[in-house]
Amino acid sequence: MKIAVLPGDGIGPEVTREALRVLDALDLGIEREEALVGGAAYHATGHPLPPATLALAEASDGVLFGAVGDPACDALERHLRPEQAILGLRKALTLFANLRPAKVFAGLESHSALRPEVAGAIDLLIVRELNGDVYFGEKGFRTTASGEREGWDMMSYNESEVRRIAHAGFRAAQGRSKRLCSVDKANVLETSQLWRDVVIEVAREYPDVALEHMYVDNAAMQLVKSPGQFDVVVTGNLFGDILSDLASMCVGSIGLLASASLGARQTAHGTFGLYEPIHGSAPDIAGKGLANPMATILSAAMLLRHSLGLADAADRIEAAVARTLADGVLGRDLGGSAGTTEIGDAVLARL
Ligand code: GGG
Repeated sequence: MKIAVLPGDGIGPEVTREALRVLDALDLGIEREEALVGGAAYHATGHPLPPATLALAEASDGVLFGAVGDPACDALERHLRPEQAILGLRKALTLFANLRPAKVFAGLESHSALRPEVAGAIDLLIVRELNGDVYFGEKGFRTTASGEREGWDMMSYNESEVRRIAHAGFRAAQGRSKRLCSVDKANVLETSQLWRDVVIEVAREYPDVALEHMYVDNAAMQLVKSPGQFDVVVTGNLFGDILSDLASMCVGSIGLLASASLGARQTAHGTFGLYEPIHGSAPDIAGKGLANPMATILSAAMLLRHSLGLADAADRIEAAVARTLADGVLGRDLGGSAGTTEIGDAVLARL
């Protein structure tokens, strides 16, 4: 078993270090190799996703990814910006299904970060499409004849892209409560009308799953109003990005949300995937030892479960994180004072 480790920028290296300590403590015999990605790779090589980093990811059973984003790269052309590295990896590795679980951990139900009316009732999974949408449509920038600047990003989906993520959503729902909410903007967008039509077609193959449709604006409102109504949500790249950040605040903090990006490729032990916290590089707190590493530790657990076939070890990590929270070891994101290493130590002690 071999994993690629891409810590990236900002708090990425700090939170990844804690996840690796947890993996090491379990002594699972996983070989690993580290490579540069994002701003760190740009500064060292002139490219945010160097060919050697992509080759390492391709040759591994799974990728543990920290975060990318670096204010020092803000003035660069778009194709050189750190964020292009994660988009490039998702596209080049055909990782089209991004699973983003969000649940209230036991012990946090009465936490002040949670509103009492929703606490304890949230356990949902957002299935975000990752290979299409405005992220990958035609983009452009020009200065018009009148001297006005204009930019565009084309929102585009084809039928097969929607079909494969719809299958991922239905399969996820089959493994949970057999309810799927498809989120789109079909009253306005052509892509969303296609999305809805295709999801309805795919639904015929899953008669055991109850399907509902929701417009994205309503879904945002409902997530704030009563997040407990959702189980599995399937949606596009942009809507999924926004809704999962919103969902993170329903369960306390973005510092708790892990993710798995999966495609069709099978490894000897499971499905090849890339695993990352949903948060970014948080440059404002980078290097200060303040970041909550739990989302990355939980991402490592997802790696063990999905790509390496080590479900028992994944269960142990998830239980240790849950116990850490229940024991009141909270990062600043949750109103506590525990730092990155302290949280890592606390999880290690509860393995
Ligand atoms: N760990 C997540 C991360 O680094 N996010 C930075 C980012 O720009 N992501 C783009 C996206 O997920 O849409």
